[in-house]
Amino acid sequence: MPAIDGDLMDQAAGLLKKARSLFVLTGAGISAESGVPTFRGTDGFWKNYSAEQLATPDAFAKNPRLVWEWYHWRQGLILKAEPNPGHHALVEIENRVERFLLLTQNVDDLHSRAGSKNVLQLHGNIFRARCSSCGKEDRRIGDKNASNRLPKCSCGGLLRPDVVWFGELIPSDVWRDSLKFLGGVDLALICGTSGVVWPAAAIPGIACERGIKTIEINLEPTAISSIVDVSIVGKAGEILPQLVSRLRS
Ligand code: BV8
Ligand code: ZN
Repeated sequence: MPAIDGDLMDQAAGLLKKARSLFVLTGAGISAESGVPTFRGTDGFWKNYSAEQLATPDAFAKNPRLVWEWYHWRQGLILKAEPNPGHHALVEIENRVERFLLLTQNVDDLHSRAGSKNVLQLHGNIFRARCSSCGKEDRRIGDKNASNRLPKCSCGGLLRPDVVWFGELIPSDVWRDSLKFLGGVDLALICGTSGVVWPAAAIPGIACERGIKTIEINLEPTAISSIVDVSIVGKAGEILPQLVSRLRS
């Protein structure tokens, strides 16, 4: 891992110090150091299936047991995981700005467990289920052997994870509120996302088009690295705390 670029850190800290309103977009990379696998990294496969193969309505219709097994496996990992210094640094940053919104693509609960308050989950929450028939929400999941006995709603319908699968519409209220907030911020921080999945991937371009200053933190350069104002390569769990210590000085 190359040393973190001090000039870029100073530039990013300078933008954060001045910002009165901040929009943060996170992806799987923010939870990677908590031991939660990312989607496209080497750890992105489960039993040789990719997320794109399992996180779809078709996959669930064809083999609900397999899809539930994948979600229970992921729930187990997240339940054992702890928020990492990157999650905690975002909590301190939230407490330092007047207006803050954290839009996460992640379905884990690590941001809220770290203490982030203004969090919107664009793709749902892995610890929520809903009935495929009547739509009723159910929090009963997490029961390990449900893969054998598929979880059912009181109406008899099959429960599904309350997440947004590929090909499904994202929650329009979350998207509308996120774009509205983005329109009024000084600064956007894009952290730990490969920027492949739409419409979340549109966020950095929208920010740049509106002249909003943008910072990217990622383990490697991405498609947006060339359009953001400051692109810092490194681990979020190391960079974010170092930015916070620059804000304290
Ligand atoms: C939609 C929830 C309108 C489930 C997820 C054909 C038909 C239909 C739709 C499409 C189509 N073609 C394209 C689309 C749109 C599609 C899409 O974008 N597909 C992609 C694959 C091209 N999008 C949709 O379907 C969306 N809905 O468009 O509705 C519509 C509807 C019908 C028809 C047309 C249009 C819904 C998408 C939501 C999918 N659900 N998750 C679950 O989690 O189980 S997506 C899931 O994957 C995540 O939520 C996240 O969004 C995405 C993964 O992306 P990342 O978070 O960026 O993670 P990734 O592993 O890719 O990268 C990690 C990054 O972190 C890397 O850059 C790495 O370098 C970095 N990193 C790693 N470690 C660290 C780090 N950085 C810092 N520090 C570290 N330590
Ligand atoms: Zn039901």
